[in-house]
Amino acid sequence: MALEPTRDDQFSFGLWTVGWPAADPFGAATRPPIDPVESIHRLSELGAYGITFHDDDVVPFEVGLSDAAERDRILGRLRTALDETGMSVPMVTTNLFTHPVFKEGAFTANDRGVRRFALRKAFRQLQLGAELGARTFVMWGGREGTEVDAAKDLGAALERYREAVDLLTTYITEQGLDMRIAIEPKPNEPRGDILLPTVGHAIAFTYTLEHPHLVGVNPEVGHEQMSNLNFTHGIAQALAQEKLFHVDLNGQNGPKFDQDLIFGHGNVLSAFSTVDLLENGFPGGGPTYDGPRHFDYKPLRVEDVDGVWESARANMRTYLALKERAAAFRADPRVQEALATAKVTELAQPTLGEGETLADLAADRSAFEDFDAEKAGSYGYGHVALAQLALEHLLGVGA
Ligand SMILES: [Mn+2]
Repeated sequence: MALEPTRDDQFSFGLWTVGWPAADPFGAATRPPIDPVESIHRLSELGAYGITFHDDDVVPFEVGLSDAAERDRILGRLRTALDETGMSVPMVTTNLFTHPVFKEGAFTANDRGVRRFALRKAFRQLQLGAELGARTFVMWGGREGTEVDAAKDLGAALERYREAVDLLTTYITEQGLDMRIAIEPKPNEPRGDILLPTVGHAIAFTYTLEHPHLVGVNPEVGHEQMSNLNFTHGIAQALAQEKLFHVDLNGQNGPKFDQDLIFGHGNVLSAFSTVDLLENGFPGGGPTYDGPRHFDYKPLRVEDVDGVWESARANMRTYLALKERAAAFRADPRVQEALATAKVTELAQPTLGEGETLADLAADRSAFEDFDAEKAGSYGYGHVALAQLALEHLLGVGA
């Protein structure tokens, strides 16, 4: 099959991904910076439909603070590049982690002045994003945490986090913006421990907010896998609770530092089930994902600039390959049979019958007294056969 991406595939890239000059904590940059205008043109040619960015990815921090004319000029160039290519900006986010002012936190910094500064910086990016047509505002709180438990009043920090998100949704509501907030969880790195470390923590937090319907999550493959969690299960719960507002795709090989590999260049079986869920939904129906397929990865430090564009292309080709394999998996009659053997489809059937009450269940002897637990515990579910079918479809063999 042709693995050529088109706009309909809704692939988007952070400008900070391809634009990363590859400085890491141990070594200097290995590539020159790439002009965002160049990135927009190249990504458009490669078949992406959109770009996303932190405020500082486009307008340098100092310029954003003190040079309104230069900021307007830079944003004018960005708008021109978007107009010339027809590229969208489906999501924006704010950099509240690079500058030393945020070293102790942003929305949850102990210093109240830093918190107020962070909010003003976020309001401005929210406004710019809305002007560019973005529907999602991602919040990754990379510095919202600590290395020293005693150095943070965790209760107050979560209160301040809530206050910040409530102020952002109040801004959205008052300004009439067509925008929702997606919290991006991460367990650690750069902070020793980060607040709202997993999809589950973040989803629970959203229900404590003033406008819970405006706040969901932006799960990232590597961030969940760093915690040894199942990414597909994480986005499944978000989807089921209508909290999957956005998704960050990349690759990771188990619990270690944040690798930010190309999508599929880590746990590929997990990538397969992720694409299967995003493209084909739950086997028994329910909410489906229709948002951007957004890549948040880092081109390997050993690559040159040509390798950057090759890596952008690789993300999209991998996704399309997995999409094709997942469709073939779902359509295979042997898979349908294996799903029936594993009783996967039976799970969509409510446990109580139509019109049945708790009292009916309590009085139903066939549910307990006469239930043959020995027999129900004796039969196999055929999970190995199902797993092997998935693997063979993934590898393109055995059909
Ligand atoms: Mn991310």
